[in-house]
Amino acid sequence: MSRFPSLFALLGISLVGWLGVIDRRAHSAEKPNVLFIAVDDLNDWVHHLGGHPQTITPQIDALAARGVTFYNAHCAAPSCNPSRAALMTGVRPATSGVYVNSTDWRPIINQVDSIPMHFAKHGYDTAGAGKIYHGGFDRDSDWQRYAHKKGKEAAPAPGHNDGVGGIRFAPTNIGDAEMGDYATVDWCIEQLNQPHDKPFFLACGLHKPHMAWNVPQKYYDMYPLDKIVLPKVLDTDLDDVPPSGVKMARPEGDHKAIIDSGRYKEAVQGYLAAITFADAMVGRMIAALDASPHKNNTVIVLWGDHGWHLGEKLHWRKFSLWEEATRAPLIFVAPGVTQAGGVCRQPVDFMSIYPTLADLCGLPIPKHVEGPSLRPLLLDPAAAWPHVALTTWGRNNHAIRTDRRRYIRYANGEEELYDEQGDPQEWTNLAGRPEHAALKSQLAQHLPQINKPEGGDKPQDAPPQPAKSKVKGKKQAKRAKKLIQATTTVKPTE
Ligand SMILES: [Ca+2]
Ligand SMILES: [Ca+2]
Repeated sequence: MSRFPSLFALLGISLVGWLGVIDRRAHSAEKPNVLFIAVDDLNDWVHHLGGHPQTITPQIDALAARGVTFYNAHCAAPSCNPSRAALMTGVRPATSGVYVNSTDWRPIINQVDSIPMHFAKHGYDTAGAGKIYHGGFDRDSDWQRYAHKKGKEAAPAPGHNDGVGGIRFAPTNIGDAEMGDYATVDWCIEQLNQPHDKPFFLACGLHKPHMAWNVPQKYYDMYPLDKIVLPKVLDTDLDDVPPSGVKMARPEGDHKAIIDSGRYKEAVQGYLAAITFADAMVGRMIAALDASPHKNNTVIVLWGDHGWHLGEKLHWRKFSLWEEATRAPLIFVAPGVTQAGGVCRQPVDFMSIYPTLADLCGLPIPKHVEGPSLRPLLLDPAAAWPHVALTTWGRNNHAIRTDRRRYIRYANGEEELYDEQGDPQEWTNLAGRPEHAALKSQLAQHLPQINKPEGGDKPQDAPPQPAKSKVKGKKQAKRAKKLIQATTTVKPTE
């Protein structure tokens, strides 16, 4: 008799524990958690994407190997603010009029739920940290909890200057744990490890490899300067690019300064070092998830907000419509949907992130959301895919990317066309060749029908009265011209 109570107590305790497990499993079977990782200014210099032969990204590569990685994924806009505003709200730049970094998206795209708002409305606990929206245009009310973490100032180590002009690179003396991104990941790990009675949506926004590329020396040491391989640059590349494209490239700006300085290899080393630092932070976040009870019921998505030129087309930074500026990593790991080792080569853009997450979590896809769910490609990366990737930079400048082609059309009608199979560097503009006329008009059918004015609809942009239409048209043309100049010739804000 004396043994029964203790046995019963033991059984009781294990039953409670067991029921708890069942309860959590039942819960998770309904809705998976989401770990949403944004990496700022990370182009395709991720080892498995092959953008640069020397880049060291073991953590992102390992994450890719767990699910499906997209080799032909492109941003909605090649700039932080419009890219992120579109991705987070599901509203394309051409639909909203949010084209550049200086446009506050919040008063413009204010009638719809962003991704975290949508998840919160459907029972999710939402939290985020770091850079999810563009700096200065954060909207913390989108989240139940949000943290803006700052590290120590990562100043250049003694003996190093700040870089060349606006291209800022130098090792820093501070350690990983003093960097802002480290604190962001720490905060996200704390959130992860709190008790959860609801499924969670957790966003971790890393600032690196955005400039300045001031990361600890050990990351620079991984890329010996004398062995750095420079990007492939054709000095005459812009000769067949129309004036609108040349304006975006600004060859007399960063590129000339870098070449004149003789420090091209150092700049490339700096970007590579910053990428490997960011990769290590991704690794910390994933390791914490794997050590948690949520490992097997959490959808993971990792994206870079756009690409980055390091001299290709005599251009630096983003702010253009070529492959280097639009292509960025996109990885999904979705338990029960993706299989390890999935590689998808279909053209996709980041407007698909919102609907895909909603789809994977059994949430409705809001009507306003532009872009198809990637679920068919997550189930079968080789599945048929009728869509193209679309990137917009400034009003009515667009790039269409298919499996084989890039077609660029600028607001004034100038064009570029590339064959990605035979010419992956996009060195030969085929747009002027008569035999491609039919192909161009076929690709042009994917261009947006609506191209809102910069900043969205304003009273003066209401349909003109018939009597004034001619004057109005001229005014609009003038304003459009001004905008193109503003977005392509003025040094853009980061
Ligand atoms: Ca960015
Ligand atoms: Ca060329």
